[in-house]
Amino acid sequence: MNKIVLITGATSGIGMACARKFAANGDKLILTGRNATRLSEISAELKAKGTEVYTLKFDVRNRESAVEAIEGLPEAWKNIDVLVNNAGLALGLEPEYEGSFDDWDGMIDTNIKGLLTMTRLVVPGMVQRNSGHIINVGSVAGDAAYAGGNVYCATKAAVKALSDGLRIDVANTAIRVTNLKPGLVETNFSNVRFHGDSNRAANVYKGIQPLTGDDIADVAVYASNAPAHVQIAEVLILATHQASGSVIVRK
Ligand code: NDP
Ligand code: 8X3
Repeated sequence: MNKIVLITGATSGIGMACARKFAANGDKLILTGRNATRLSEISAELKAKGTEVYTLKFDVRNRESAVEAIEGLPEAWKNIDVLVNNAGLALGLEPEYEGSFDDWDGMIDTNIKGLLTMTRLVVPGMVQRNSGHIINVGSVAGDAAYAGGNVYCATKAAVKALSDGLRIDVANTAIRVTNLKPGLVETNFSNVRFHGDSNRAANVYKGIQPLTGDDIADVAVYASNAPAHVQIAEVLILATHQASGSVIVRK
């Protein structure tokens, strides 16, 4: 409570739900994203309820902008307590031998390199203060590949390895690292994956009650509020009728 929480990709889905839940938890928020309009909308909504919010508009793939944004934070906002590395996306569902080079670059640059950039920029301050929490949004997709998931699954397997690696690197500090691994969550995710084909996106959630962004945000806030000696290292969160990345029972 009353922590400074930085959330990447707070303009939609899980990131926006985290913004609302951390705000309700009494935390101060640094909200980041690429879409200025949606950033100011969520900021205005939360400020109206009394939350202190600072917004940063940048693309996590653009290292220069990320450095400028984080280094330019006002003194009062510099001591980030919780970094929620949420910005990410899937693009395409083609077999690996038919995938798009651009889609691959988009996923790798955002889900792996963007997450690493934010970690590299924010964690040194946490180490200096011997305090902090990194919550990475991984995925069930990182546990095992599913048909057409190839590169997206690889990026989320990387998020697991990077979370585990960071946890080792900060084990001599009071910093905690959490890898949240959601299954099917109904957000804008599938619309983005299918390049705006909303019918195809809607089919992903047909016949099953998917998770919501709020379901994931609840776990993020729980992990953040856990006593200092408790590190929620990894959480797999699935819809009740989903058993793995590829086992989904639809009715
Ligand atoms: P949404 O598409 O609803 O939200 C994605 C968010 O990430 C948006 O705010 C988007 O901003 C932001 N984002 C994407 N690329 C960039 C970028 N280059 N720079 C800055 N921000 C960016 O999807 P979700 O909320 O579902 O996805 C959030 C995270 O959850 C992702 O990492 C995803 O892989 C993961 N996840 C999602 C699951 C699901 O089923 N939905 C399941 C498991 C994990 P903008 O509006 O600017 O595009
Ligand atoms: C998002 C969940 O199963 O669509 O990471 O890959 S899934």
